[in-house]
Amino acid sequence: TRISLIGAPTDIGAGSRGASMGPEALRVADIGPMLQRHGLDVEDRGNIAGPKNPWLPPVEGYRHLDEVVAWNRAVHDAIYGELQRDRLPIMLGGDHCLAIGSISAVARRCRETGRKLRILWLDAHADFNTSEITPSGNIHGMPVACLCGLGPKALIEIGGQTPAIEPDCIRQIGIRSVDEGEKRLVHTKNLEVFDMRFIDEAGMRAAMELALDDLDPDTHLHVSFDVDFLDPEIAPGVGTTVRGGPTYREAQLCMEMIADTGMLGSLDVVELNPALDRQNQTALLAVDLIESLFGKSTLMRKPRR
Ligand code: DIR
Ligand code: MN
Ligand code: MN
Ligand code: MN
Repeated sequence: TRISLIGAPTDIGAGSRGASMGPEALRVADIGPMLQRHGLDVEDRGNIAGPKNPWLPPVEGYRHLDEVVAWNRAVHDAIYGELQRDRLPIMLGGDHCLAIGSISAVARRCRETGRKLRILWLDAHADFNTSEITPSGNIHGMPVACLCGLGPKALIEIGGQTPAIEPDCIRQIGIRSVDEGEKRLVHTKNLEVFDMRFIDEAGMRAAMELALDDLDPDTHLHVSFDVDFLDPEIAPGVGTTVRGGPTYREAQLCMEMIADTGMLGSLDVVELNPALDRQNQTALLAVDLIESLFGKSTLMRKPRR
């Protein structure tokens, strides 16, 4: 596998400052050399540039809409370029609004190459708000809705086709914070959500078996990893912690089961906030989990399928 690291150092869609330092924290935690140690070809393509964060209140339900659009256009172009070169892009965020750009690029590439797309959304939040229902105006709470065509024109059109994706290609895992209006929209659009209640009752293994069910051999698997997916006891370095998330073991199993498919095609690592971290422990944990996502395992195992 040939991997490209792309930093997107911004907190333009978030409700607190600091996710802009995420790419560097992941590099300091050795993300590139770790992947190389697993025999992977890794190119660090450096950071994308974009507008600074003016830190203004929301206007008509969106905070920093113009800047979010500019950042996402840049992310789209960078990710699309790497996919064209047949490389596996890892977008180092930055806040989760940037998944609009990365996933619309992945979806565009899948349309062109005739591949199916499956998106695993690892997050404490559903990120399915719109300007009408958002409690915050922060666009990092809206990327899934935007990708499904619910959002401002400039954001939903970035990938060249609207909607960029259908809700039925998404599987959300680890969800435990959904706003009131957002809850109704998740239900209306029939999003498939393996929330913490499901994981408590059935276990991470059953959740992942279902989330990875009926993949075609040529499916492109995209993982959008919001670091607040993890329990805040082990991952304090994020802007919006929600208690009761997956443990270290559950998160490892989640990553290992994705690795076992052999179908990972692209990855976002978002919402890491070094300003709220302790000695980069959350970045180190994220890198440890990404190592499992790329196939580190304790023993040589036979493939599950
Ligand atoms: C909340 C928080 N649902 C909002 N969202 C996110 O502001 O829309 N926090 N994504 O990370
Ligand atoms: Mn998120
Ligand atoms: Mn989140
Ligand atoms: Mn490790």
